[in-house]
Amino acid sequence: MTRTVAVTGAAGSIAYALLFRLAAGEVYGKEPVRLRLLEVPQAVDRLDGVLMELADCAFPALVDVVATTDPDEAFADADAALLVGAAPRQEGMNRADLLRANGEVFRTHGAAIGRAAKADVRVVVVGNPANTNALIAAHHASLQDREDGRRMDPARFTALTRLDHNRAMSALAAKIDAPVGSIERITIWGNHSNTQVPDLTDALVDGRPAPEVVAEVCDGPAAARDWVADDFIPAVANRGAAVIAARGASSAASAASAALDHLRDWTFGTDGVRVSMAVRSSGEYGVPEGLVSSFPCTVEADGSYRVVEGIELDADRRARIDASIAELASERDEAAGLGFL
Ligand code: NAX
Repeated sequence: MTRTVAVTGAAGSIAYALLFRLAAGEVYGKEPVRLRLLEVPQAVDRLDGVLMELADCAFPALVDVVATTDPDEAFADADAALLVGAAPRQEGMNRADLLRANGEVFRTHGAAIGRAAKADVRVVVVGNPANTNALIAAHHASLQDREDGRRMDPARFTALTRLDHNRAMSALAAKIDAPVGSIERITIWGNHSNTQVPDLTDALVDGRPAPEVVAEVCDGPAAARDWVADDFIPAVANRGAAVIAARGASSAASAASAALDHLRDWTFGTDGVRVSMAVRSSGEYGVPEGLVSSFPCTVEADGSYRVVEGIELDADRRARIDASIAELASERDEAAGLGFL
């Protein structure tokens, strides 16, 4: 089966780290891939250079590449859409300005996906504010009349918190001096912003409760709790800013890697392993229905995802998650106030 994958912001930094790995088979293995690359007119020259380099790699699985500035052409028959392109935050822009600029982008892209993509398309929103952009795109997708007479299900739209998840895995691994492969059940809750809640309470290290393992290296449970609150959570939530400070540019390779992890797991399943995905809430854990929030998820081999339910939240986690949900609700209200919902 040939997979058609649309990537927006295709001449940008994250796409430059993503397209070559996708074309090399890191998501679909040897299955043929068709790429549909969307950019704004000002970036088509840069995109030409990317096309040349894709050609020069002679990837056997890459059977077709189309570069376009037309969203309907980019999303036509897409099996997957990686929405990386977004309006950048410019000097003097406040949050409402950013939401307004991106609301336009994600309204347009969502509507085109609703009309043109396959009904079971997998949409991964990377461009920020990712959760609310996903909400806007899903809303406009679901309003479109389609040739097949169906309406797009908003649950096909997800946002990327896998980078935060991967950062949390690495931060824990470094603290306890264990390989990342020994860790499971890390969770990111809420918004992909600095209110996110990186959570290791239920994590396991080689099958042992992570809080116990952290307590051993911290000289006791109280010191372990302090490390989580004062180091682990803020370090993961602010890691993006730390990368910018060190590199002079935002995370690109790690964001691309996480987007590929998200798409691969959503396509082929997680074999019972929990991953973090921002998905449309059906009211799980008190998150208002319809908000796109990060949850612990598993994906079946047929590609259907579900939120892991039944986790008992203590007061501290509950309060942190509530604060992140409140931020998501206020972004939704702002987007509605600007006419995007
Ligand atoms: P770049 O500025 O390098 O690239 C963005 C590209 O998007 C540009 O080439 C631009 O021309 C294009 N673009 C803008 N509007 C477009 C439109 N309407 N249609 C098609 N293309 C459009 O940014 P990059 O570093 O690639 O980051 C992209 C987005 O990812 C940003 O919004 C960034 O904040 C977000 N991130 C999200 C992360 C996550 O974990 N969810 C982490 C990394 C990153 O910060």
